[in-house]
Order: sequence, then C-alpha cells, then structure tokens
Amino acid sequence: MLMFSDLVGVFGDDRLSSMEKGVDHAEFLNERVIGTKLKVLVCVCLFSINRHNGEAAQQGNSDTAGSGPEGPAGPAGSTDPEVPRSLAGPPVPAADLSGTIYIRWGRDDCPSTASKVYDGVAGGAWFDFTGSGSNYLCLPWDPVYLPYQSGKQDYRGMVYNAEYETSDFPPLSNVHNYDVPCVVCEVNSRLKMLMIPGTESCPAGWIEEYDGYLMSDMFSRDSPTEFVCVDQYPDVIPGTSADENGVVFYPVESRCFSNLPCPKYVDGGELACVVCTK
Ligand SMILES: [Ca+2]
Ligand SMILES: [Ca+2]
Ligand SMILES: [Ca+2]
Repeated sequence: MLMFSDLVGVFGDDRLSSMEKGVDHAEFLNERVIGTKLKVLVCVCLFSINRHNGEAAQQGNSDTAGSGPEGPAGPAGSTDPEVPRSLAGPPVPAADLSGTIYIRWGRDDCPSTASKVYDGVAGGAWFDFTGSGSNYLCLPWDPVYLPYQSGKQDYRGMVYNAEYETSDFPPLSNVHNYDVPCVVCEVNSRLKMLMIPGTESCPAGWIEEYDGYLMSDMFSRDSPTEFVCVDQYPDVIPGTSADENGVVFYPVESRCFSNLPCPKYVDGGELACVVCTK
C-alpha cells in the first residue's frame, strides 16, 4: 500500500505544502490523477501540432511538384545517410558507367575508334606443356614485380613469349616465327564488346574495331588455348624471327566433318573474325 511518507520523495514542494494544509489522502490522489491526465493531454496536443507542421511543410514541398493522393506508408527508414548508401552501393559517376576494352592481337596500335591503354608482348603457357593457363596474355613491356623468390621453382605456372605459326598460310606467311605484339584498347562511348568468329563485318548498329583471322594453338595439343582474333594486317616484334616457339598462334580452319552449316562454311577455310563494339 502506498503510504503518505512514500509520496514525499515523489511530488514537488507545492504538492507537499497543499497536503500539509489538510488535503486528505484520497483528494490528493484524485488531483494527482487529473494532473497526470492533463500532462498527457498537453503532450498529445504538442505532438499533434508538430505532426501537423511537418505535414504542412511536406505538403508545401509536394505542391511545387504537383499534388496527388497520399500514397501508402513506406517501410521504416533511417535518417542516417550511411544506411541507404551501404544498401545501394557507393554512388558511381555517370562517366564510369560507359565504355569497354578489348585486346587487339598482332598490333601495338589501336584503331581510330579506340584509344590505347597499354601495348605489350603476347605471351602464355609453353605450347607443349599440359599445365599453366590456357589464355593468351598481353604482357606489358615494363613489368613490375612484387617481392619474389629468386631462382626457378617447379611448383609454378610458366609464361613464355608468343610466335606466329603461319608458314603454310600465304596471307600471313611473312610473319611466321616472329613474336606477336598486342595492345589493350579502350572505348569510352560504347558499352559492349563482342568478338564474332566466322565473319569480317559487324551486325547493323555495331562499330567495327578490327577484323582479322581467328587463331589458337593447333588442334592436337594436350593443353588447348582459347580462340582469339589476330589482326588481318599483323605487325611483328622486330628481331624475333628465330623459331623459339613459346605459346603459338595458328590459323583456325572450319571443318565439315560433322554439322557446321556447310557448304556456307568451307571445309578447310581459315576463319575470319571481327571485334565489334556498341
Ligand atoms: Ca620467334
Ligand atoms: Ca615457331
Ligand atoms: Ca586451309
């Protein structure tokens, strides 16, 4: 049971002084309840005024953009700007949303449709090894090493230079055994890049970057390479005509043994290719 003495520590001096003047206990408690209700009423009124002011301000803003029916309440959010930013990812400048890159194999210059990122020397895994990677690499002329273990270790992949293997292919026989340059080209005004094998022209609406011959390692290797498009007019790295192999670039023929749509595809025809952007 609540004792009068217990109230001494709860109510202020005015309340205590009125009790000291003879207000009985029940009357005092009744006044206390009414006072509490008044406080609640004041809080509700203040909340309503604040809310009304907020809605009025919001209405004022929406009026400038045109008014409409009030939509459903959205999910609870945070005013902390870092919360929605982390959910949506960092803002990306519009300029970074456009552009693409490609490697022009066999050249150290980009076509007029693109700009050079860097040029270098083609490389890859040794043609007769069964391991390491299978893709051709465009290695920069000036490598920079992180701290490395000196000497040659067995538990490694291995990268070598690249050579054209085109002695029996008249259009490119002049570059046979020369090492292969490459260049990475950047296109800022188009988003998409596509290498199309089997043709030397791009579909309508696409821009041709370069065309040439489809190439890969020869068919009988234990470790195949990828297919890439080597420029129709390839350059060479001067002074590299020695037959040193490394990773090698051979022309690629279409064959009609199975189900290519021949005779549109020529049995034994070295395939063209084109790199297109859009
Ligand atoms: Ca060579
Ligand atoms: Ca060779
Ligand atoms: Ca042929």
